[in-house]
Amino acid sequence: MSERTLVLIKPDGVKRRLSGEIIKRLESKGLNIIGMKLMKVSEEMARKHYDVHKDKVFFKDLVSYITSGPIVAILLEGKSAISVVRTMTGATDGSKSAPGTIRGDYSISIDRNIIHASDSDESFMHEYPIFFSKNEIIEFQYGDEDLF
Ligand code: FUP
Repeated sequence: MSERTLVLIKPDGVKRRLSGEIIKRLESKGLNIIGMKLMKVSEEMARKHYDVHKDKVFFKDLVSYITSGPIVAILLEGKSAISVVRTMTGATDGSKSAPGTIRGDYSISIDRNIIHASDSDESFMHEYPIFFSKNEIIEFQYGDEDLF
């Protein structure tokens, strides 16, 4: 079933010039980009995005990390997009995520782990409006969906 998901290339991913590599992997898999931009995240946006973690010890660091530099926000559409992108992302802790996953190949820590990806439709519905307004979502069919 076609789903939508949100990916954020976090400030460490952008600073390490990994945006192209990450976008390449997502596109090659057969996911459609329907929204994408380089942007800064305000403290208010960060707090809202990470609301589920507000009582955790790492919440403050999480907010300061995601607001520390520009991110690339990407909206993707495709078959089982949420679980497919989570599988490609790998485990939260880069030192434990499998080789071949984005975190497994480019991260060795839990707090600088390059990428965020929605973990459920509920999370997606909470997250995507923080980063995209309606007119920034481009609804179109790539036309090659039957090839994937
Ligand atoms: P994930 O869905 O894999 O991004 O992981 P979580 O939603 O559990 O955590 C969100 C972010 O909090 C992670 F990307 C990194 C950070 N985090 C920590 O810094 N320390 C922890 O112990 C757990 C998560």
